[in-house]
Amino acid sequence: MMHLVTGATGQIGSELLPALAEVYGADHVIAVGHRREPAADMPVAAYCSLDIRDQAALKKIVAKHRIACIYHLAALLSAVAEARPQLAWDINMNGLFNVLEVAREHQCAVFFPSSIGAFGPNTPKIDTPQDTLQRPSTVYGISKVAGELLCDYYQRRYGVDARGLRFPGLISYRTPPGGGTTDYAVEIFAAALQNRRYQCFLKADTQLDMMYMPDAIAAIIQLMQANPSELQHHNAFNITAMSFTPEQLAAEIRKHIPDFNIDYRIDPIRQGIADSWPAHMDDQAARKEWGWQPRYDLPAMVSDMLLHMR
Ligand code: AKB
Repeated sequence: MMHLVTGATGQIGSELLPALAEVYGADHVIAVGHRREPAADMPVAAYCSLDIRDQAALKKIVAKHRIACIYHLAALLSAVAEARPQLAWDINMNGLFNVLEVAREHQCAVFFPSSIGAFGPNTPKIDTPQDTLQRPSTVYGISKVAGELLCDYYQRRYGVDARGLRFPGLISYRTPPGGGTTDYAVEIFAAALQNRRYQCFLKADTQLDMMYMPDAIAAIIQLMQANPSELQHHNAFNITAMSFTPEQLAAEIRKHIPDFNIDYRIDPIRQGIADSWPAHMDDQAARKEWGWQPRYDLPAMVSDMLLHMR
């Protein structure tokens, strides 16, 4: 069974590739990227350069490599999408539409990463339910809600096995995220180690859901391997591992680097986005339907990040 990853050189893709190679064998993994190529030692059968908006080119790759499962990670993140809304719509929506169309024709399963960005200012902020009001106020969020609905539509109408997760902010040390509202929780580690100080673009008390990358990668693989008869939702599962503010993250880092200092210079765009997102999602549906269980909480994540970044 062949697996294809779009956005393969991005923050999630660069860690999903080796994980898939370990589970299914490197000769069963095809990487698709746009601007950058994966590292030379990345364990994949082939790398294909592709603009995800080019449906014909995607179709050729899927047919040539007999792809059975597409992990569609190519997308613009929230802050960069607010700066370039037309481009974000084009890449996030047309990219997903192309993937689903090709999946329909070639009977592929699809993984689609949604986000806490799919919620909006009117969504309940604490214990955000799996099924609730979703009226996001960002173009990123609108593209994620539309993406969730489109995945459900292709599943119902054409039987495409489209599954997905609503990711919180993802924290990792291999590849930087680039253009997200939760990026502070990644940047802070390099700044703490190099300069002993970090200037945060979100307010000290902005509480958001977060997750360490090893948990996110395990969740993708576990969801795609789940028995379909156990799934009531298929798509857009809330999942979270921890929920904290910049102040709480800084306090945890200070346990390892006592002279670390954080100060704040608020970016109104990213603060506005963060204020429209939930503080803590309820992920019981994922736990019940396919056994979601994170391994890393805040202290474990901070220790591991600093260990690897040092
Ligand atoms: C972002 O900040 O845009 C992403 C996300 C939470 O979807 N990390």
